[in-house]
Amino acid sequence: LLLHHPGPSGPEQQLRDCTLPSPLLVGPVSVHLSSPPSLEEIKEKNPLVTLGGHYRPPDCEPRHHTAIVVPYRNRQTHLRALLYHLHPFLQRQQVHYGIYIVHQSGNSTFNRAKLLNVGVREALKEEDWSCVFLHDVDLLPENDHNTYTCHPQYPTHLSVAMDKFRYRLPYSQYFGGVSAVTPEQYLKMNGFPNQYWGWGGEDDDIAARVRLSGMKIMRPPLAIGHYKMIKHKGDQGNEQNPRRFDLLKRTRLNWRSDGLNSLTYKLLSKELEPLYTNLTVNIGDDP
Ligand code: UDH
Ligand code: NGS
Repeated sequence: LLLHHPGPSGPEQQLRDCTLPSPLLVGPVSVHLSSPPSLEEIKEKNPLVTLGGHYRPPDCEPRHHTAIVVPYRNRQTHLRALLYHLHPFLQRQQVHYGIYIVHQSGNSTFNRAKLLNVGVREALKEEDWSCVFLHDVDLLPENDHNTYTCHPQYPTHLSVAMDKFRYRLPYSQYFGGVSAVTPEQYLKMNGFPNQYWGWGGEDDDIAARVRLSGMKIMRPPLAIGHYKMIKHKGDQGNEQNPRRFDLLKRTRLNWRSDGLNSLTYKLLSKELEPLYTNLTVNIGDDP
């Protein structure tokens, strides 16, 4: 299949579909965690990334269009490590991608799942992404055969082998870290819960929504889904949520009414940085 794009100087340029798998993949990659380079240096290393952190393979028509959504507050060093690592990783996979950092404004209790809802909605307003990745800032993929694309039918859990869990799942239903949905899958499960303020449980709720909405979870092989987690302490403003067990008992009752269809927030700013789009959002406070 040949697709037509207006070339830089006017006449149409024909790009061949990118070949599968990408010829640029190297397999296992070594991940350096300490003192990542400055944003300026990362930018210089990634000259084809355009404003807002977008990229398209220059020589072929990409088969996948992936938004990376990162819930975020006060993790600058982690963010630099992620960008340093992820930009070249995604370019080797020859996907068309954009990176969205969803920054929770203020000092209210952190709410990861609600930030993810905001990120998905804002990313899809901007472009017709075929796949959305939900990506913790402190997780670095260690094998580029772990492709950042979606399964057509079911949500995917990617971070199946994290170093901190000795490269296996901590429990079989674990859905934390890095996951991916198509817009259709996201709609079908009514997005993510908005009511988990503080640490814990929201990923288990999301996994339950997948099943309750009639889908199942896809996963890469353990040998491929390797991730390094940047070590850190618990964050201020993200203390363990004592209500998480009660909330989890009610997922079956609540998932249809709490989620994408009940999401409210105020987008305070959207900044197109060289390596990412920075969405700063007021998501309210723990009631
Ligand atoms: N996050 C932030 N800032 C915060 C809190 C969380 O950016 O203040 C984001 C970040 O993308 C992080 C994700 O939310 O990767 C998940 O945060 P988390 O603290 O739930 O999970 P993480 O795996 O840390 O990063 C777990 C170690 C601390 C657990 C202590 C409770 N027993
Ligand atoms: C479970 C949490 C999950 C969490 C997982 C791993 O117990 O949210 O541990 O946590 N579920 C509940 O608290 C109900 S970790 O080892 O990364 O701190 O993702």
